[in-house]
Amino acid sequence: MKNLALCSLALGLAAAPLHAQEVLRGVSAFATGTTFSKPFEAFVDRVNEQGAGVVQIEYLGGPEAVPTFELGNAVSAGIVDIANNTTAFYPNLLPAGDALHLATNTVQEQRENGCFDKIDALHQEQMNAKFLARTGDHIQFHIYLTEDVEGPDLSGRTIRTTPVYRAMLERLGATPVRTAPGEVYTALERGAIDGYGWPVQGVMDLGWNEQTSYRIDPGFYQVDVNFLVNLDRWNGLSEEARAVLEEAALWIEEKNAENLEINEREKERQAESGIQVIEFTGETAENYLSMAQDAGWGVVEAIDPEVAADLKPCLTQ
Ligand code: 173
Repeated sequence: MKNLALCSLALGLAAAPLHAQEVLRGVSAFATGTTFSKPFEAFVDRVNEQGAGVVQIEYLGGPEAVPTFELGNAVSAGIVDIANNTTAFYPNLLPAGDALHLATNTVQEQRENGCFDKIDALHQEQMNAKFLARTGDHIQFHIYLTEDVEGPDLSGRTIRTTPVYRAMLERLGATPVRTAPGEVYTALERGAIDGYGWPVQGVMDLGWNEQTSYRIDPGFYQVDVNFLVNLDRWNGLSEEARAVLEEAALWIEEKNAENLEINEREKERQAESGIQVIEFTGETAENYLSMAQDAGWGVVEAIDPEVAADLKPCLTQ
């Protein structure tokens, strides 16, 4: 026995199976059970089913586990192994990440045309994270207000923002204030903000509809909610474990197509809860949308012209 143990040691063999089951700690930037956390939770279930004995994800929770704007740092540093996060919450780590929500194509197209690999490389180089999956395709952002507006002029209004809406809100004359989703309800209730930027889905998750009178249409940009894995952890996983995670990533990305239908349902639910639509039409709508694109790419180009030039063609083709 003793000899055998020594022999195993000499050969670098451990008594444990060659690849013990890996357990990854997962955290979401969005509250558990809410719209932008759900795909990640479904992905976790899928991995835990398909990866039995190989890889499991222990879901630790949402912003109560790691504060929203800290989650990027946590996954970079390996405090969290896998995170559900949007580029708007980690601009300190990936300054040109704003490009992602300017995409006009799908993640399947981005995988096909090489964009996905470029975005993955940026995450690996700049924030020590593997870019594993993108959810949120087909979901646009809107500006929501507590009071009516005549046209695209928000001067004098304080509007809750993230990097997604900042440049655009400034062009509209608003005063943007950065607020985590978990603080929006209270800010509205106290009258600290006159509105907020948010996607078409999820307004009702945290009861904001109670404090919202208007949604401006059309929507603009496209949501990116991404699954990021700490790069050292990723590189240390067995091929088998990585395959389980990659398969579940493709599986969840397929479900992005369901958003088209969910968007319609959400608009109906907003209307039922009393949110009215301020609709910009014709030239006003065209100008509003081209201003949004222009403001968005202007920011990315100012931050990192090379990344902007590299990503713009493959995100908008
Ligand atoms: O408004 C936000 O907090 C934001 O930027 C965002 C991004 C993706 C999904 C939901 C919200």
